[in-house]
Amino acid sequence: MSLREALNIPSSQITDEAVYRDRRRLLAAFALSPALGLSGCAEAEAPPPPKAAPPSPEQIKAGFRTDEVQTSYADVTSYNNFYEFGTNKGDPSAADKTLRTSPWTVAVGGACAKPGKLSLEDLIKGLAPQERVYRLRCVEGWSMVIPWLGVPLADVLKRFEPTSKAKYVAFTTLADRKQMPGIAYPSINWPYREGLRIDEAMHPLTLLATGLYGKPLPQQNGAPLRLVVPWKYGFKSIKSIIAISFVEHRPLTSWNDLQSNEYGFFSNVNPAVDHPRWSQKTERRIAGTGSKLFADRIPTRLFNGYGEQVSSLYAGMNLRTWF
Ligand SMILES: Nc1nc2c(c(=O)[nH]1)N[C@H]1C(S)=C(S)[C@@H](COP(=O)(O)O)O[C@H]1N2
Ligand SMILES: [Mo]
Repeated sequence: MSLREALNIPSSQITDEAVYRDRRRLLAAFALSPALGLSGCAEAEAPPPPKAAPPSPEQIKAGFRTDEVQTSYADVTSYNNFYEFGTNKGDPSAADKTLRTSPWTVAVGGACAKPGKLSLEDLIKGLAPQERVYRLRCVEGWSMVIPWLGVPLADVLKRFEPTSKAKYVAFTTLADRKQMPGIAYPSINWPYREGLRIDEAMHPLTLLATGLYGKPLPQQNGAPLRLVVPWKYGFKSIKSIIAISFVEHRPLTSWNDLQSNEYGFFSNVNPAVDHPRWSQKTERRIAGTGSKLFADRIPTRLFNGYGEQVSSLYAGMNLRTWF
């Protein structure tokens, strides 16, 4: 049974993945503008899309793109963790589309020379959207391969001129009861918060995503702006960001705050460090069309397979202590 069937969503409501693949080049230009991206006429007037290039050896080496089988659009957008819209996997996609993603403002402050409150458009102005095809490994033991659109977080952060006191970066999700029905329940100590050490935030793999499959991010995937940190467990990739702050001390992060013996601040994917209640040695990869909710397990890799790119960030650190 596919996820779609499991979640009981009529396939007529979901455009075939192949269609999205063809459309993604066309829509890439609009992915940063939700209004345009969703409008049929903007699409019709756009010039023909450039041909999708397969990942180059350089892109594969940098970790920017994997050529592994991608998770279908239907699965990426219907099997979600976004507790602001409910704690079941199907809740976020089934929820009414109540999140107002435009206008969207992000406050950037703390230890930097140029703090500011910017519209999403101004925040990423002049930065060309890049496609990154990353593995996403959830701490629960499932994984996906997702083609994101976004800009390197480093390129955005540099504009605010962080000072030498900026040792960490803290992120906050919107928490508005009127737009997010899950806020009524104290599943998380709202707002959802996450954080990275400054060198992790500045790493070229760390992405601020605005889209996936060449389309603007759907509400359930963290519209209109979310973090993607591919070598860490999925919960570090915070959704629907409204504030970014440069801080001197390790910031509070939601899952660590909820259960610190189970969820560390670093949360680097690591098959050698089990979750207290389950093994992290393997994962079920939800990929391809007709993928199974309980796919065969594959081995989980240290740093989710991005060790070549990121292991130097943790040189000399005991990854068991700093899980
Ligand atoms: N604000 C917020 N961000 C969040 C979450 C959440 O509940 N709230 N869930 C996290 C978890 S546990 C995972 S695995 C990923 C899932 O991202 P996806 O639904 O786009 O695949 O989002 C992360 N970001
Ligand atoms: Mo997760």
